Amino acid sequence: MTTKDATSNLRELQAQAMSELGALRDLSHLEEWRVSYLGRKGKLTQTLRSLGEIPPEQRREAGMAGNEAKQALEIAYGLRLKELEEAALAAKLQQERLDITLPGWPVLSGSLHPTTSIVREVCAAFATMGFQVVEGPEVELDGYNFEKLNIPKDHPARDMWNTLWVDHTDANGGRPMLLRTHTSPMQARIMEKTKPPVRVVVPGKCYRYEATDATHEWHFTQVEGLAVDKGITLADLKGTLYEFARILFGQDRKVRFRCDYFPFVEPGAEMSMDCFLCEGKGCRVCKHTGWIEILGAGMVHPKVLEGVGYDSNTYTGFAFGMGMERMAMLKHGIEDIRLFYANDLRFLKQF
Ligand code: FA5
Repeated sequence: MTTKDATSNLRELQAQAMSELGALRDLSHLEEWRVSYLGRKGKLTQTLRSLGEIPPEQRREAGMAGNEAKQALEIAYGLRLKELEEAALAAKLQQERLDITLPGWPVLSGSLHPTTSIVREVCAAFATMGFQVVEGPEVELDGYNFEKLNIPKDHPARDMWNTLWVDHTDANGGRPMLLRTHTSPMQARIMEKTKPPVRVVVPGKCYRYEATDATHEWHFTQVEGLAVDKGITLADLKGTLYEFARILFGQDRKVRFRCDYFPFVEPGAEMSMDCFLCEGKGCRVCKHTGWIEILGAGMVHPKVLEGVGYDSNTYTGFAFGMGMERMAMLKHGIEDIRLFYANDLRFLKQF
């Protein structure tokens, strides 16, 4: 082979390689191209090797052409590699593109039921006066719901609480059971387990077999209060409840105490607040009296104290039981208690 032939072969090879390189569209074909021209067994490498066959004194021109071709292809390869890598990255980014300007899905958030909120507020108000929070069973023994509260069987006072009895009796002796009609059964349960002084509030569900109306539900929530110690008087009861009303409803709300009868207190009282809707003028919600009854209360009856082993000559106490839904009605101006448990989100979302 002459140096001229070799030089022209090299130029041709370079031109062919360059045109193929320009037509390449992806990185895998580029790698094939590199192997086929610049690889150890590639066309250019082979051609350069064959220059050894030309006598040394004639080899110069072909040698220069060879170096030129090698350099040109290597540079072109580097540039094309960069181009194709950038194109591949751009295509990948385009494919995985995330449009962060699209509006997101709203996160659904719940809120506390108005009864839960008011129970927490009421318990917190009594906690500032040193009362502890205790809870008790909703399925209760007749003994705690009635008998230990000085309401023996066949006593007409049982008619005050329309009772939902449950089918089975208690496992330890077959005693009759019921859904508690009030939270008062916890009075005896707590005193049986504690020595005075006692100062507790008991939040919980109660059930009564009665017709519903704007202020009555067949299931509702009460908070019971009980304080027993030496020297507790009716003045302590009134002072505690006035202070409670001020914490929850502010200075302006009016409060009224009247005598009431509960077999487990003596004397007994009820506390009412002026109606939030008519401001005392009389309306459907307050049954045209101007007042809404929120709790029953009184001095713990000596028979209840003796029944749990307390000496009623040494200890006295007061107790109260208040309706939480009625309290929330006063606080938020809710006109019908049945809204609390109708599961209507339009109502519940307002709290
Ligand atoms: C009682 O349940 C007594 N255990 C309260 C008590 C405790 C008196 C300690 C003395 C000492 P009464 O049945 O009045 O009392 O209910 C108390 C409060 O529960 C009422 O003032 C009212 O706010 C609420 N309440 C009663 N019945 C219903 C009802 N059907 N729906 C909604 N709230 C009710």
